[in-house]
Amino acid sequence: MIEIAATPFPYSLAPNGKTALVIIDMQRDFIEPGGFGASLGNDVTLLQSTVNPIANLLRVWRARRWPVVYTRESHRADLSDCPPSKRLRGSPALRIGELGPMGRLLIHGEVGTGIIDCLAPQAGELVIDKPGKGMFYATGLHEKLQVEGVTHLVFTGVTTEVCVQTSMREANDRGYHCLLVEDATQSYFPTFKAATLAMIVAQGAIVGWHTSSEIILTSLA
Ligand code: C5J
Repeated sequence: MIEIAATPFPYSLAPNGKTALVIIDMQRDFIEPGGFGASLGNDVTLLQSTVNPIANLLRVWRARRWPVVYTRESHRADLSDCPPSKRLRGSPALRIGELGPMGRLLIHGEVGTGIIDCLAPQAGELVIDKPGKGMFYATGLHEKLQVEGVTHLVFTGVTTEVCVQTSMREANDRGYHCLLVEDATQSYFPTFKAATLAMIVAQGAIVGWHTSSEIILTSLA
């Protein structure tokens, strides 16, 4: 095991391909103007700070040929996997499935649903389309990770308190050891990010650990 300094105590990272790098929803719809995040009235530029830390971690994972998992929050074109309770909630400028400047919001295959170019997945990396906030709901991901023998997950992506935290909690319940990378995740609401970091590590890492990308990179150098 590789020991990583972390909060609330050191995290033991499993080598030899047992630790997957998880990149949650780094898609144009959340990161760029004109997408779903902006339609909810958010300042999407706040999420840009995650890009370099994720790119740095990706380089290391790829060099070691360790598994990488991407998720995209996205729905079928007929919206049969998008419950009205999700689509009709609130009063966004555009709802899921409506046409924006990057295509229909959060729909498979649209430009806005794609991962941003500088973090584009490579052949052999898992790309999971998830209709919910959590990455295990209706995706078959757990079974895929089991086949690969993955036991540890390092989480990055957006947004911290919604899809990242939901996915991390789902993973924790399935027995994975979860580490969240502080500077590789972001929220439209800084106080929500801070609260998420605090609550996941409470009570002796009840959901998991957090640390910085720099500490991980130094520990793996
Ligand atoms: C949201 C996400 N915030 N990826 N999705 O609706 O966190």
